[in-house]
Amino acid sequence: MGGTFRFSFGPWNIHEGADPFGPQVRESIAFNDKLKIYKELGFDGVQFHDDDAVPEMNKLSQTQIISEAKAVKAGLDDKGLTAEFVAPRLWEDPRTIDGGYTSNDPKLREYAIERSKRCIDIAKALGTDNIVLWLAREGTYIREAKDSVGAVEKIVEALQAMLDYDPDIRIMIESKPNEPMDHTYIPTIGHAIGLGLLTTAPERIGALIESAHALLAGLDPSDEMGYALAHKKLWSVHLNDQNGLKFDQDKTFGSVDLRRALNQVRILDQYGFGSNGEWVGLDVKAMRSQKAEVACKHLANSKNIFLKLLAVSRSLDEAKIEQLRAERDYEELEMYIIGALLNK
Ligand code: XUL
Ligand code: MN
Repeated sequence: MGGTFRFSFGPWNIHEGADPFGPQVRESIAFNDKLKIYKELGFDGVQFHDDDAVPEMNKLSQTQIISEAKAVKAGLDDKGLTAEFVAPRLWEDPRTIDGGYTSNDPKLREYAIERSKRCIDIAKALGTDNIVLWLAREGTYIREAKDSVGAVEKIVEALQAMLDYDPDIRIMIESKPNEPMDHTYIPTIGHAIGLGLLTTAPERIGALIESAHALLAGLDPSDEMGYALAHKKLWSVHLNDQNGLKFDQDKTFGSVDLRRALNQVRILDQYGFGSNGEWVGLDVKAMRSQKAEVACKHLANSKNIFLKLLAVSRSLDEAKIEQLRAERDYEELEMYIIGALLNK
């Protein structure tokens, strides 16, 4: 069974190039203008943070939030685009300085849960039941700052509140081991899947695997995908690439390590990713040095690299691979894969 692939990205992937050491180098593009670029780049799905859809949402009532989100949905319909998921942005507000769900202050935890419910309202209005949680500040800079058992219990409490708020939503947890925190509580996909078991509806908790996040945890992204696939929990991906263990680089998919990228494409294809409506998300950033005219190429390039690697994967002789595995001739198997990548 092969995969069925359609592609999505988030509006933050078209960005101005600001980094911690310098200001933006490209003009901002308005959200609606970004939406116009999706189809040109070959994408049909849009990933949202809640305030990508409804800016300044903390200043609005629930009714206003829902009505603004409905207007965005009309804009999506107009362009033939689909919302893949909505993620609550719980890392920029002053109330989330020391975490959202795991803040030591109960009032601030309450804010994080309320904001997550508004995020669900937005998702429903955009026509998706998928919520993504990147648990940005749910961690510590020093080990003694929070109680690690209590932190897990608090994250579960938040998950449960979200599951109870709407009977249809599905939560995909996007694990990441560090950045912005030194240590996070949900560093890998095994942690994410385990969390679901502590709720009353584990069947509605799944995972989104980002290649760079797996690499930052010192893991092979395709093995993380395999682990989630074995649990039937791989509900989305953020494909990208990463040059070693440093900050989260979000480089063009396959641009650092083609073989590592091939193995991700291969496992997705071999296990029928997409057949239940899953999207291939690309969480990639343009290089800061790019001029505005070429600052979207990283998205189309990432998709093209995916499709080229899919062709390579599908051209492989599976019987030959099985035979080399049986013979334990891994040197030959390695040369076979490298030969396929080099087209030689
Ligand atoms: C952060 C990251 C986020 C999430 C969505 O590293 O990947 O963009 O994908 O909140
Ligand atoms: Mn991501």
